[in-house]
Amino acid sequence: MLTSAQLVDWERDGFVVLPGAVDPAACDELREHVIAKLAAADPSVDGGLTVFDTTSQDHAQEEYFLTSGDVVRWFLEDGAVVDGELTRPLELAVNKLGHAMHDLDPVFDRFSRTPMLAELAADVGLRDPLLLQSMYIFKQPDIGGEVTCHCDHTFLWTEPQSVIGFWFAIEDATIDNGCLWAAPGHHREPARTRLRRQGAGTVMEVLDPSPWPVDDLVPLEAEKGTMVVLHGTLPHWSAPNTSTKSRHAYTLHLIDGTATYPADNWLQRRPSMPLRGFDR
Ligand SMILES: O=C(O)CCC(=O)C(=O)O
Repeated sequence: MLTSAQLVDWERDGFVVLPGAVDPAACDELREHVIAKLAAADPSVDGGLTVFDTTSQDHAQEEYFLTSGDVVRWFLEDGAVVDGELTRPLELAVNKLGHAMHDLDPVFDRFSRTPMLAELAADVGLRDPLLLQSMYIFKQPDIGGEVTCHCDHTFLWTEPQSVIGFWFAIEDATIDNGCLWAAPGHHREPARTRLRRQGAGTVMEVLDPSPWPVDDLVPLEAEKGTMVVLHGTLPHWSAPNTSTKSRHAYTLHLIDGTATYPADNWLQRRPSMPLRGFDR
């Protein structure tokens, strides 16, 4: 899939941007599917008003997150719930869906398991690619939340590091509506933090207190259908969306089945739902 020039970019920068990697019609299909599901859903079901806030110590919120690795849940934008009530329709209030749509929803399964993606995974060195986590990120108009600077290895730790991110622009992503930013070359630095389960909650272990290289971040504006491949130790970030345009994206995180997956990673699956590769 990747040309030798793209492989050089990948090694040097820790990411590669692939405009036109996905048919825009497939992006539209995914978007319409998600909107239809949310339009038909009942936000008052258990946990349905949970905001996505990684800084909160709220127990119910953490429990809702920690048990979402092998199901499909929505998490709301901070600002979409006031006094326990949604301030807008659910499909305009959700921050993200996660984290197992690729295994539980046939439309996501089809989008996530294509021969092109299998080839890409091999190109970036995954010997036994396993699809670990899927997220559909909405970046809603006006209230779309920031994704703070991080690398994916922090959250999806393996020994050795193997996580790779496949990020897809489902809508055009621009600086105005909160596109992805990345710090070229900084994938060569080890992860600064690691999120671990501890008791009923989690701790963010600091491995290296040096600040994230935020001055080196460059914007990755992306037209619908563009794909960005991200190395697991590459710092990346996205700003809040204060524009009137949403910025839907789909992201898939893969790991190598030859690496060890620790039992204290936040994302755990029930044994009856083992991770799968690209076979459908
Ligand atoms: O889409 C975004 O704003 C952030 C995505 C991200 O952090 C990821 O895919 O790892």
